[in-house]
Amino acid sequence: MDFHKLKKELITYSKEIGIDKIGFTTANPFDELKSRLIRQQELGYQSGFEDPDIEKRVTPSLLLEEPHSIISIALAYPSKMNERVESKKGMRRGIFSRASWGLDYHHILRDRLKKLEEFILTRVPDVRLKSMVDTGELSDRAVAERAGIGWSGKNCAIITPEFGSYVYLGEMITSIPLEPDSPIEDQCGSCTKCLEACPTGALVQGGQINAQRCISFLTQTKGLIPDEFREKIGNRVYGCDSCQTACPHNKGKNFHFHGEMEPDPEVAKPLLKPILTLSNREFKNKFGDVSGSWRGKKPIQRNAIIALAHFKDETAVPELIDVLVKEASPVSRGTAAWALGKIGGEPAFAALVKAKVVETDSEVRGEIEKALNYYK
Ligand code: B12
Ligand code: SF4
Ligand code: SF4
Repeated sequence: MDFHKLKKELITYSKEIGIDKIGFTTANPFDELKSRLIRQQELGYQSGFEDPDIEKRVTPSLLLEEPHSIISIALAYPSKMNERVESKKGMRRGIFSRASWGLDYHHILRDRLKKLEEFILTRVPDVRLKSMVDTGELSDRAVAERAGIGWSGKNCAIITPEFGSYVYLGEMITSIPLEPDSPIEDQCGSCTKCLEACPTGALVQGGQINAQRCISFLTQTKGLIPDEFREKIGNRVYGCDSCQTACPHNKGKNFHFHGEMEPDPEVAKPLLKPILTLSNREFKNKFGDVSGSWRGKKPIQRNAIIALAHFKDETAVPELIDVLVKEASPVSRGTAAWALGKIGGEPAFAALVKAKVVETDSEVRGEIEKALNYYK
């Protein structure tokens, strides 16, 4: 088998099926990543969304028998909406980060990897392959970096010279020896714009994140958001793009190559108040196809409450009182109490005083007391 020719064919075919960049690397262990992952774990800087098995994360041979290469793919996603919707007084909107615009990217990249797998199988019928996107064991970024897709920026993202960092990543481990590409040069230089732009100081130094402080992570948790972060979340209902929008390499980068990735503005930048009263079914119908809904309705509802407080939206007070009084989830009730305190006004005060008497959950009571203190 002429693997040099196969690599060339794969590069050509990848373009035909809508893969914007493809790179190749060996299946050697990721030794540098291993010490990094251990260090992050020791420092308590991980999010908990990473695969817990560090050995598997850095050893492709534990994932596929006798692997010889890894193919890394990148698909560029839009950074600006073609259709705009306005966030107005009384009709405030939240924002999903760009990685949650359009159809969930896991489906899109898995589709591309499947097509690539089928192509390889026609050439090498006895090949062994294992593809993954995001939820697999490997670090998609470490693979992409070693395969020359982009460099690893101080904002932690893989930045491609062509598309900036607005790219999704995925990879395929193979049993065939495809010639590896070389990593590309780091182009961050002395820039520190992303570190300065991060609202919570989650980027502790260039290329190192404390995920526990990252707004993207916080918007995906299920509990009460710690006080110090609530106002910093702003109107983000899912994810955060600040360290990417600040990056000069993303300037003017806005690619609309893939129809499936086009955001519906009513979903990507949704009205906040209606989110508070959605049934599970309504939530699934509206948001079920986007990657940002993977944790379900509750975190998005909690974030929408925080966003309404951010806007000090007085028109939302009746809905927030309803949440405080009727909602089964203590996280929603507690966050609504805090939001009512932030927004202020007589009706909010009266509702908080009433709720204090009947509320039985200690954490929610704590939030009510905090909210009442805003009136002092
Ligand atoms: C856990 C996770 C998160 C966590 C933690 C993020 C983090 N930086 O680790 C949270 C929830 C915070 C998160 C947020 C986001 N995520 Co995320 N996430 C992941 C996931 C599942 C694992 C990442 C991981 O293992 N991190 C651990 C760190 C230690 O390793 P790493 O970043 O993977 O690898 C790099 C470091 O190890 C570094 N490194 C190694 N050794 C050393 C040594 C030194 C000295 C230095 C400086 C660096 C260094 O080099 C590696 C390559 O860059 C991956 C998917 C996957 N399976 O890989 C997606 C992934 C990284 N996420 C992605 C995206 C899009 C995001 C968000 C932009 C989403 C959003 N808009 O809100 C933000 C960006 C936040 C940020 N600045 O990183 C994309 C990144 C695409 C890209 N172009 O880089 C990925 C690859 C998903 C995908 N398949 O497309 N994410
Ligand atoms: S995603 Fe937001 S909070 Fe997280 S590191 Fe980047 S700027 Fe900071
Ligand atoms: S903002 Fe500057 S330092 Fe940060 S990733 Fe972009 S180029 Fe690198």
